[in-house]
Amino acid sequence: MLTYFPSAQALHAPETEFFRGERVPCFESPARAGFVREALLARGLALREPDTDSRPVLAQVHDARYLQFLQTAWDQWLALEPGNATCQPFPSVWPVRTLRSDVEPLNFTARLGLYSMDNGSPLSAGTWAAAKAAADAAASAAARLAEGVRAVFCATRPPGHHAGADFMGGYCFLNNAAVAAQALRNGGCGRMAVLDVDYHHGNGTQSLFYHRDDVLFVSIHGDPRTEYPFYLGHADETGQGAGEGFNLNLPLPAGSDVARWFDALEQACARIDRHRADALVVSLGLDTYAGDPISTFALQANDFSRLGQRLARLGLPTVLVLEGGYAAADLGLNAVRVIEAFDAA
Ligand code: SP5
Ligand code: ZN
Repeated sequence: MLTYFPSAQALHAPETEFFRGERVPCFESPARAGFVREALLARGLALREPDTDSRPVLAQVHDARYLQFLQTAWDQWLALEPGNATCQPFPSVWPVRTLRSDVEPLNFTARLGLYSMDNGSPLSAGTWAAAKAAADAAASAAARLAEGVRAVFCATRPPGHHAGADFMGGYCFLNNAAVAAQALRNGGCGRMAVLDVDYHHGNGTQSLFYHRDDVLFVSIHGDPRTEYPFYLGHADETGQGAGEGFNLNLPLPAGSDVARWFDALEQACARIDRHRADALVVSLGLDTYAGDPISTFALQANDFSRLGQRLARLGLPTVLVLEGGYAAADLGLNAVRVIEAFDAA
């Protein structure tokens, strides 16, 4: 499978995040990409750098003031105090209900809160460069599909599916899956489907397409009553306005077994079939793996082959975009299992 692996991913390398009230090493690390790279190379897959500027599509997916903030956030942080080069900014205040989000505060931490859904998305010096490269990979993948390529894998980080029009969250900054889907729409696909199989609900992607009937969003994930991102991903979220009926959430209880997960996958595939999409974007989170340190589903190595095979059977031009997956040492092999089973089917 044609695969994009932006070397700029390594530039996003914050050291710590908050976990149970303490700072711990980041789960979402360059080491993850290292394992993916090794596994892909070991299977003889050539890795490409992105070749398409995602800027025009980013301007469709994200708000201009959010993009402006993200691109300059690290410089703004350094401008406060040169010593900030060696520490990470975190938001500590957010415009929740009754507070205004239309006025950009002059205070940096307040701006960071305005553009964040959580304090779990640490920034580093190269965050923009890495996130932009991942979005460029998504735009590149869409360009290849438009040329007739059957399937493309974006082996990218940071992930994207929690990022909305004007906020970062859950290790995500730019919504790569949404960039791929919108770029495919721009390229002539009339109807798109996005299937999100990450353990966590793709709240960003859902919100970006919630009012639209041209991009179906289907997600299988841990029930948000107990699992991150908590505030979106329930079964009664079916879309709004023109988008009514074009959003399908399949939340599963934490700890659900493999049979239950594949039952949900069948439901998801049935809905996608009915949509008669011209192309498919898969938010390929691999944190459904039994060995994942922050998730509770139970997929085993061979289940990722089964997933790849089922995705291929949808028979659609497909962009697979890497999202989560934090059992880093097994991440590459699990990604390869999806890719190779897809190619074989
Ligand atoms: C892209 C992606 O997978 N983002 C996930 C972000 C999750 N951030 C919050 C993690 C909270 C984990 N709580 C784990 C409890 C483990 N027992
Ligand atoms: Zn996830």
